[in-house]
Amino acid sequence: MKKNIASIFLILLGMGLYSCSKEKIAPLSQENVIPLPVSVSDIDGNFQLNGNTKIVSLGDAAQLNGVAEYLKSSVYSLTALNLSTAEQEQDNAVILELNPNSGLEAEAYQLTIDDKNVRIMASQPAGLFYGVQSLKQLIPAHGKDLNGTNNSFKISAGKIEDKPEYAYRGFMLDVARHFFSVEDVKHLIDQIAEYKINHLHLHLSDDQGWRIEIKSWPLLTTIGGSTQVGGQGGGFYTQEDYKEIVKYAMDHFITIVPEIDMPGHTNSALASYGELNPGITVPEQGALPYDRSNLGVDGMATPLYTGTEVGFSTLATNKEVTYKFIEDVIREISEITPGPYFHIGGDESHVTAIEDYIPFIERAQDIVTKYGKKTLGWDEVAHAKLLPTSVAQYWAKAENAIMAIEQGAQVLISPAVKAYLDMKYDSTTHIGYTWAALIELDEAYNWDPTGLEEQIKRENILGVEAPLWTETITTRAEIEYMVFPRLAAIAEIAWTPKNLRNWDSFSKRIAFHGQRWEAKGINFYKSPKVNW
Ligand code: TNX
Repeated sequence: MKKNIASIFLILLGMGLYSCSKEKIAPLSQENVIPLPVSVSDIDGNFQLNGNTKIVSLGDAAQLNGVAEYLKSSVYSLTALNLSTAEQEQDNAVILELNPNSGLEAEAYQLTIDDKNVRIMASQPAGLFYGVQSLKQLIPAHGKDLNGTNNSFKISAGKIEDKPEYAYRGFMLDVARHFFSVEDVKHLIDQIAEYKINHLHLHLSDDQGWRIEIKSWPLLTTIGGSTQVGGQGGGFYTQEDYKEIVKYAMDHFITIVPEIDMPGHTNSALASYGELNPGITVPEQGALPYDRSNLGVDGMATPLYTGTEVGFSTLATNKEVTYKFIEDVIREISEITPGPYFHIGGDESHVTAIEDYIPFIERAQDIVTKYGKKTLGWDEVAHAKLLPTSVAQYWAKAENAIMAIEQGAQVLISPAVKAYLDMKYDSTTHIGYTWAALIELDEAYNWDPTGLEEQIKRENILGVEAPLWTETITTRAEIEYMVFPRLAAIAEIAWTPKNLRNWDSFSKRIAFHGQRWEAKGINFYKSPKVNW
């Protein structure tokens, strides 16, 4: 009996190998890489990735080790092959070559595949990481079939030369309206890194919740972090949690951009510290843990808020304690943020008079500068005098973006009508909003940052970011459903030059990514525009 099972296994194994090696594979230029690389040329032949393939790192080991480890674990999860490393260049190896003198730009890479080797060359580790991302998408999607080390995977020979169009390729997660755990954020980082996204903007505070520990103002999290939209749950990151996210993101070549929204969208702070409150009215809602008689009284804490209205709260811009508060917050977060940006929000401050709003934003900008960061803010911040190093995030009003440009600032492109991942795909989408638009996959794909306004030119644009607001989004599966496949479309807009992009090609390539998401258990929207 045992013998029989063994021989059946061997036959099956043989069939598997046979089908692997006889399988016709597409030339490299017909592969399904997203974002589409800048240049792909075909060469006859193919590389066979198998259990004897080695990973060879050439260059500064300290900088290479992380990428080599990432390659090893990625190959394992795609193919069940447990590749070992080798010191010397040799045949049947994936070679990671870090070469600062290669003349390649910061995030650029070259990926060459022939019968003997796969070679990824870059001048910086980020470029190697992106080469690995492209390589992963070339490994056929039938890994683990035989769950054995004898599997062999063909990769078409050729050469990819690639670099990003925009330096900032971002995704934003609102963890304030609904809170998401460190594990959820790490899981998302894994997914977005595959599309060469390099910034993760965390919307860490809003009316409904304060999500990051501030040691000098502890009630922000114990009170302000205690709830969320709908009233259940809530939560916050300790500074240690935040550092863990920053480190994990960094290992995936992603820069964390922390946002503390101010002076509006601040009810969670006003509910924690009454002295920040100028005396405002919070919209009607259900049962509240605090005495409503305090409402609207200058200097008294407001009740916590679990609804979804926007634009009703403001910090007291005329009190010195407010500036002590924002300085403490900006300092503590900047100290644990290695990235260059601090996002001050600045949107929808409907109850802050414009003559109070402008000096507030200018002071916040000065404090951000004092702690060594550059200011990012939603497009309304362009009403204030911006530093040339500041960046306005264009989400709503082109005139604000243009005002920022006229002041010498750059813009980050996130038009709600194209890039908001909380917008429904169509009228039947069970979660999400419609206030900006319905955004089907082709709508998310068919636009270009330079085509929005004549006055917003290529040189004014830092990059592109797709935000996910979470008023209606409560679980990891719901995040995934709104993010995929649209983030892949936005990622291609941010990475691939405009003249190389086209919907027909994208809509075919994305189908392969659907198979990958399915295999990994990632939830996604099966757009009817794609032949999945
Ligand atoms: C507008 S976008 C907002 C957010 C909401 C979002 C919902 C922006 C800067 N402000 O506060 O969550 O709409 O789509």
